[in-house]
Amino acid sequence: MTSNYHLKNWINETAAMTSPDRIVWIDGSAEQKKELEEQAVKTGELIRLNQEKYPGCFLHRTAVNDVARVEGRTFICTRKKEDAGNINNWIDPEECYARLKKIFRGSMRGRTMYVIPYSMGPVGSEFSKIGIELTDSIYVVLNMLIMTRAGKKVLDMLGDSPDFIKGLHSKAELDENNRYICHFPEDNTIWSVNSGYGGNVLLGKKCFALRIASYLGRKEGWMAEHMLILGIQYPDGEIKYIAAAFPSACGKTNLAMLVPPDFLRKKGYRIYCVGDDIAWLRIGKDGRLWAVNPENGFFGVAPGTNEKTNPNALATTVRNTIFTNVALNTDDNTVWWEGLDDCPPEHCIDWRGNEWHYENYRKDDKTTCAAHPNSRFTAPMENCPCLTADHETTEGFPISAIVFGGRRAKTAPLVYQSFNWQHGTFVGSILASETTAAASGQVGVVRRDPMAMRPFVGYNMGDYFAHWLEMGKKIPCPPPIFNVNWFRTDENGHFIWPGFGDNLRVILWILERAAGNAEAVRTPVGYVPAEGGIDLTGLKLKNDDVAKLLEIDRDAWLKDAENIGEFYDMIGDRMPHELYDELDALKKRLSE
Ligand code: OXD
Ligand code: MN
Repeated sequence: MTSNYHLKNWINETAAMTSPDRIVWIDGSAEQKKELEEQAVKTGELIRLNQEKYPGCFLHRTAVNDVARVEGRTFICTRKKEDAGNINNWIDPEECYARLKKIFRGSMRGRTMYVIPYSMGPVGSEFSKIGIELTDSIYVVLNMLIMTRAGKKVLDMLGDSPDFIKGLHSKAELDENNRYICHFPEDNTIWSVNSGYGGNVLLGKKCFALRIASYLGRKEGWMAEHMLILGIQYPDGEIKYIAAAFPSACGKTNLAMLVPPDFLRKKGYRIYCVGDDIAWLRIGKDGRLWAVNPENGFFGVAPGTNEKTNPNALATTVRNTIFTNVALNTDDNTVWWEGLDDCPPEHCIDWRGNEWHYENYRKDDKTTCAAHPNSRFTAPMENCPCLTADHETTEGFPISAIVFGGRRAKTAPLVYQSFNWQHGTFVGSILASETTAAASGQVGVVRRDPMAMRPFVGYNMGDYFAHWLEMGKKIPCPPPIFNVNWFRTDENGHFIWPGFGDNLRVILWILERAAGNAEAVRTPVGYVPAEGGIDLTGLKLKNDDVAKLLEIDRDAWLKDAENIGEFYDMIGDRMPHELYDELDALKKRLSE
């Protein structure tokens, strides 16, 4: 398949270590994909679903100890510990290679090693980067064929170049005590072993497109961010794009595919999804910031997805989709998950592969769910009804606004605009979410998740912030930076803002503000919409409620500022002083 000497050498070395019975190159053809699906069905790795209702769809169950990303087992292996920083786990690269070689040795005996050449970004775009993943998992191959552009065309593009990210994955024994997700940014290398869960093993996604890419972006003057990309079409046909970062459990995929409220749709507003998880951002020739979604598929959380929360995601997952750890409805061989509808199937096999009965289900106990709370769909982007028409563009999309958002009950207002790029970087750096009861048993515990990148920055967090500040100086026309919070609650703990499609009302204010057309009021934390700034047509909310949503509780913010200071101190001595200055300035404004 290739004459690339660097690639052949590396494959030979890896095969000598892992001892696969055979090596199979993934060419990207429909025939090969079909053969692999047949094989996986035969071994039980995939279950074929009802092909009338779900053509080309399969169900996979992971090991019960292997259902999510494992931050505690994820490492950034730079030669100097301080280059990985205090937020990342670190192992010395030499020691890590030595430790993992022992685990990889012979791990593919009796198995096939698949070679997956893939491109993050459209093949041939100057925005794109090439990776090769070696894996002993058919499930990984079939997921990568959905999530990336993969196959022979990528090898042709690579030619004899050594410029590719080397990803090695083996399921090995799925031993959680020897599970490692290791990144060697200085060697363009990723080694992942003893897991079969997507986020740990689809190496193009979090490992490459965020951790390694963020490191490369700093070196090369661009940014890899945990952001969705959304296009908003105005009635006159103009489309504007935003990039938005949210920690998990904040409805990122829902926002990326939102359905406009009726009155806006009737006026002619449309939404186009460009990406739901990752954005690579570069300075365009016109001096603006341009974004590319490096992925080609969605790896979305299934529970909670339904006709109301995200009809576009549902429509995306009815063909050529792999479901992982959802429940199997044995009446008609279809899938089900909590929150899909109010009618759990009569006969159902849960995500563990056991019989499941509704009477044993307790809403407040996640362990009784039929589908795992982190069960997923892997679906091709081309299925998405609101996918951008320019999905294969090699140029990217000009960004009119950057949006950060977390889940905060009381502090963050519904929306505010930062004063400038440096303050916007500060706003991103203090991003946080409060845990819900369901997630951890403890309500309201604040987890700081800067730019929603806490688990994904492939180097020192202080250097990452410095890179943001640096980029602000380099971008001739930087987009303004905003913060949103859909999750503010009233005295009774109920959400005040309706969320979902209605979030477009807030995005329209953001875009108007970015264009210099919307009034705002200056507060200690930033600019909030002037009265009447957010269109409430058809909502039960009154301007009074909006005032509540935009209120700044100075005491709560001052308390939060203490927590921010502690978090900054934890990052250590590479924290840029500009952000401490911003924190001081915030405290001062709050105390005035
Ligand atoms: C994801 C995540 O799976 O952010 O996208 O955890
Ligand atoms: Mn994500």
